[in-house]
Amino acid sequence: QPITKSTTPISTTATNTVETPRKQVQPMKEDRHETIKGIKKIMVKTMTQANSIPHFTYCDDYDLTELVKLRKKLKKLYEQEKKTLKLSYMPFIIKACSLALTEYPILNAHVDAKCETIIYKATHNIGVAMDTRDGLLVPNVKNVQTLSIQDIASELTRLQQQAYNGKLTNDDMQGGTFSLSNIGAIGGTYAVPVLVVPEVAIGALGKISLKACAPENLDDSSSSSDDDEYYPNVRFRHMMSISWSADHRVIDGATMARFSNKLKSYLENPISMMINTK
Ligand code: CAO
Repeated sequence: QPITKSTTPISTTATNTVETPRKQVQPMKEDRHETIKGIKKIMVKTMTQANSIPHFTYCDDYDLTELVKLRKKLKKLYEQEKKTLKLSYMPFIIKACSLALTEYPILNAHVDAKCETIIYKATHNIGVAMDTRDGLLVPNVKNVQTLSIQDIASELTRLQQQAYNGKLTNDDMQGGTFSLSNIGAIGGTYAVPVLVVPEVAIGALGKISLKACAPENLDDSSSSSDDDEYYPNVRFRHMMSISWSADHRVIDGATMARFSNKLKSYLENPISMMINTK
C-alpha cells in the first residue's frame, strides 16, 4: 500500500478533536471538484471490497471503572519515575484482545479471496485505525502475544507519531490479523466498523464516560430495590460501549459474543490479565 506524506495531520483527543488553530471557516461560494487519489483512492477500493462481505455487528457495554483507576495509578507512578511513556487505554485493550484471541483463534484469522480457506494466524498483529489528514490508515502492532502492556504503549506511540508525520512504512501497514477503531477518542458511543479484508473481525470502541448504573447491574444484590422507580444506591461507573463487526461467512454471532465476554472479563478485572500475561 503506497503511503503519501501527510502535510497537516489531525491530532485527536477525547475532548479536543483538532489542535492546530484554523482560519475562520467561510461558507463556500461555488461547488468544488476534487479528484479522489492517493490513500483516499485506496479507501474506495478497500471499503467497497469489504462491504461486499456479509457481516454482522454485535454491541456490548463494558464497565471500565477498575481499568480507569489502574491507569490513573500507573500514570502517576510513571510521572514520579519521570518516564515519558504515553499510557492511554489502548495498550490495555490491545493486550486484552490478544489474550482473548488466544482462546478464540478463529477471530485472528484471514480468509482467502474465494472464501475456500481459513488461515489461523499465529501472530497477533493488532491494527489500530488512525485518523490522519491523508485519510484512514490502519497500522498494526506486531506480535502482541509476546509484548507487555508497556511494550505495546511504546510501539503504539511510535506508530501514532509516524502517522502524524506521514511516515508510516509499508511494513507498519501490512500483516494485520485483527483490528480496533478507537472512534471514542473523538467521541460517540456506537459505530458499525468495516472489516479490514482479509481479516475476519474488527471492534469499534466508544467514548469512556461516566454513566449511572442500577445496583443490580453492579454485582451488589444486597442493595437492590424492589421498587422499579427508586434506586437509592445508583452508582456512577466508567462505561465504554464496544461494537464488533465480523465476517458472517465464517464467524457466527455466538463466537463473537463469547469472545467479547472474555475480553470484557479481562478489562473489567484488569488484574486478571496479569496471570495470563507473559
Ligand atoms: N474514551 C475516553 N478517553 C479516551 C478514549 C476513549 N475511547 N480514547 C482515548 N482517550 C483519551 C486517552 O486516554 C488520552 O487521555 P490522557 O491524555 O488522559 O492520557 C486522550 O484521550 C488522547 O488519547 P489518544 O487519542 O492520543 O491516544 P489513544 O492511544 O487512546 O488512541 C488513536 C490512539 C490513534 C487510536 C487515536 O488517536 C485515533 O486516531 N482515533 C481515531 C480512530 C478513527 O478515526 N477511527 C475511525 C475509523 S473509521 O473511519
